[in-house]
Amino acid sequence: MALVQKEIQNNIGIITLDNPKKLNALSSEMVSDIIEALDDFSAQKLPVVILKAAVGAKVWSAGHDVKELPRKMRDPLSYYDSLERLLRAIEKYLGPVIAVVHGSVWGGACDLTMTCDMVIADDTASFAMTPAKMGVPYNLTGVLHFMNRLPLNIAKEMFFTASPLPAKRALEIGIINHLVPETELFDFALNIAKTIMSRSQLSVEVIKEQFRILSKAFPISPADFERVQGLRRKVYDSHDYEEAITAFLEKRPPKFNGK
Ligand code: LCV
Repeated sequence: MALVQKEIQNNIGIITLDNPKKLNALSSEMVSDIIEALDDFSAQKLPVVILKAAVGAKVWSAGHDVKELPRKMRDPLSYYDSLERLLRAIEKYLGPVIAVVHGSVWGGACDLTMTCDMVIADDTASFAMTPAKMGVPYNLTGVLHFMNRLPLNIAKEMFFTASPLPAKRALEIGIINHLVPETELFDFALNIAKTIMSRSQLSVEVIKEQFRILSKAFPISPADFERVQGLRRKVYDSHDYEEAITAFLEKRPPKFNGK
């Protein structure tokens, strides 16, 4: 549990990302700690979970740990990748998981907040979807998370520009449910959690599972799936993918050449 804090308040599970020196990057170790906390809360049948960063964190999470991305010739977001395991754990948690966001959110962490059942943020929050900056061929389930939450044109702008969206814009387009003052953020989230807990948990849980099943009920033929996987492989086998990762680690802008 070194990288997250776990606590229970009023029967609400609270997971706090707490690895400030790595800007809460979603390393496999951080992901294992979050999943372990979710499993523990599930065993105690806690009806609602809040996922937050430590108070004062400038960055809620810097996204996938770039140092753990394969350098080339391997799918960076395969089914058993740590980020993908985390997103499925959030979706399968028995009750709502509420992301409480103070600070900037990047890449896979943006997908994480979009996979949570609700997002409550303060005006320090921003949301950037970064595959195009990292040379990464994002995956079908991840793209579908954004399609389910946002108008197509907005989702495309986020993916194609990789630019951070400030909190006010995130509220306008529906990334966040509520934009509240920093000093009220956590209590606001607790109040929503308490309201949910005052309702029938049997009903809440079965409705959450229906949202999960229906939001994934997206027809795609085996041929189309295999074609997309082939297209994605061309990207993660490319110079541009390797160059983006290398440039990030060398702290310089990438030089893409489309090959
Ligand atoms: C490992 C990091 C990271 C990091 N991993 O502080 O969605 S996808 O497909 O793109 C997916 C693959 C994904 O999620 O990719 C990652 C997307 N994340 C980002 O694009 C954010 C990258 N980070 C930044 O832009 C900056 O670090 C921000 C703006 C978050 C904070 O900038 P600031 O100047 O405050 P530094 O950049 O100096 O970062 C502090 C340390 O954290 C490391 C970074 O390399 C640096 O390490 P050193 O202290 O060793 O120099 N770091 C930051 N993000 N995602 N390591």
